[in-house]
Amino acid sequence: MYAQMIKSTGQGVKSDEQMTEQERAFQARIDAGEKIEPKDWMPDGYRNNLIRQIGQHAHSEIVGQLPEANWITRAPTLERKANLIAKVQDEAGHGLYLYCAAETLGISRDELVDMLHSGAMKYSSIFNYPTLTWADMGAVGWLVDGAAIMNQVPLQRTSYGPYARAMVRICKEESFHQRQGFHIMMAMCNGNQAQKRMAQDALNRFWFPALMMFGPSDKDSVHSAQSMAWKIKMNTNDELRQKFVDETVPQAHYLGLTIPDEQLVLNEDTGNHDFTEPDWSEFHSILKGDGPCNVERLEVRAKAWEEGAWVRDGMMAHAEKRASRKAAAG
Ligand code: BYC
Repeated sequence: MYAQMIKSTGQGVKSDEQMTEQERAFQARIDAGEKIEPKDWMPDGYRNNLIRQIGQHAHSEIVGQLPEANWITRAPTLERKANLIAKVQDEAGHGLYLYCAAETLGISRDELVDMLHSGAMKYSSIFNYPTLTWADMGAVGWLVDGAAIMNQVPLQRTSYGPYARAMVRICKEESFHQRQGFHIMMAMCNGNQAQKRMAQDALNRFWFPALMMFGPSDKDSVHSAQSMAWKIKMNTNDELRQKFVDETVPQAHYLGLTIPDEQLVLNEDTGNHDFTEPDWSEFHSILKGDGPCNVERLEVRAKAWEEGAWVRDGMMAHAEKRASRKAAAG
């Protein structure tokens, strides 16, 4: 049922006159910067759009563990291994906070996971690219977590209380992730020629996919207008993409790496960098499930879910036993 409900509507923002009195009062609360809490009245569109965004965000955190988990056993030092384990574990925690936030909107975690596995809900396009070398762990932390922070820091002010509060801790941890990635890149760039080449190659492969993380350009974004009116989203996709490029270019210079975009130039008039847009046909093909790792990622997730069923069953049985013991005692 929810798979139908969370599909994009993209019907545009209602004018004041088109809103009911209840909807106007709700919008006034949003405009005043009030937080909306789970038991408050909210329009169905607000609820469903939040379930869609938070659910996809949660799925991204969980699927996002996979490309990095692949490298835990191959980390070059004990310290790097410990950092990577901690990072991958943090991503699991982020997924859990976000699933909990989504559950406050009246959908269960099982329903959300079913929708991930059936393809009815998306996860971030970035995780459908392979991680081929150790330098990719640097590029993922630096660029992917860097893009994630750019997008998520403003979400700490999002209008839905449980989502905004989850984002506070997530952003703190993402900052650590971004730095550990940058630190790997620094080590590679200060290493020998082969290591520096690996770092450049990782940047070459992850640059445009990282730009895609911010979503389609504003003119093609289905949800931005309504999501921004409801403060589910605080910035447009292009605003955040531009900010990411402007902040990342000096970091690449510091590393002595070249961003793989010959059109990239600082525009003296705007103070921002002009850059080449990602290949949107590649983005859409990934969203359709045709990226290099889409099939593998979902297979691994579905297998983990099935193989973990006995743990969930055991925990449910334990909880039931405890509840009945408590009821008998009380
Ligand atoms: N990948 O109307 P639009 C992370 C979909 S990683 C896949 O602009 P919206 C992490 C979009 O869902 C990041 N799909 O959408 C980092 C919509 O399709 P539906 C996860 C994408 O929602 C390191 C359609 O395209 N972060 O956390 O207004 C390690 C039209 O787009 C993508 C979040 O999720 C994409 N890149 O804006 C581990 C942050 N972009 O749903 C984990 C919260 C667009 O109608 N989310 N689509 O079928 C957001 O801020 C927004 O949802 C987005 C997209 C900016 C991503």
